[in-house]
Amino acid sequence: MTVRVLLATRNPGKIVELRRILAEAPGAGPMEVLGLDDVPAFDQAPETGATFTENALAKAREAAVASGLPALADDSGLSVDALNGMPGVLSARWVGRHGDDEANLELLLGQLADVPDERRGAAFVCVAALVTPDGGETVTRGEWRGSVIRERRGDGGFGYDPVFVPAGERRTSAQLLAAEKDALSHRGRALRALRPALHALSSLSR
Ligand code: ITT
Repeated sequence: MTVRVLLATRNPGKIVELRRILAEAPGAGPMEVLGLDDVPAFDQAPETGATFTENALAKAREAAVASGLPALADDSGLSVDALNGMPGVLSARWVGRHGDDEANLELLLGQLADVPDERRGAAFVCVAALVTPDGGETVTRGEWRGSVIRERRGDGGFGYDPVFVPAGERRTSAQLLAAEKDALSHRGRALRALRPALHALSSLSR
């Protein structure tokens, strides 16, 4: 039987990546990945958690309860060393409103303008939560170290990708091929760690 999994996110950049990474899972069995537009609308509470884990679990629980389907949520962001880990859980609304990637990125570059190259370290973090309607919960985490450069480069990816150069790379994450980003990224790592739980779903439904 095909397992149905609901992606509990409205971020278009994430949806593309999550679908892509889930599609590459070897031997996972047939899986139908649904988006929030494929299920009846439900109220989504504001993200008030202090940690990626709290937020990812809250989003996945809410979606699983409302839809009756296994739900997968991703809470992610950029943790900048020189900002003591911020924007962190506030990455999507760093400028004071939600989802304006361009303005968030511009604000971050301004904040880091006087920070020297050797102190521009950062990490993308992704916590993925899979919650089943019977209350089963699995949480995984992925991190991707790198540094924040001073000007945008590349037009792939989304969010802060044009200013993030992964450790050991010269290109920004917006200049990597999609498969290269997935192989290294915080999201790729978190979702690959979730594979056993996704496999368990498909074997339960057989
Ligand atoms: P949902 O809650 O609906 O999933 P959201 O955009 O509000 O969408 P988050 O609260 O997890 O999600 O915020 C994630 C933000 O972190 C996102 O808006 C980007 O600014 C940044 N971010 C996360 N992963 C990224 C990536 O791979 N590349 C660039 N920026 C990323």
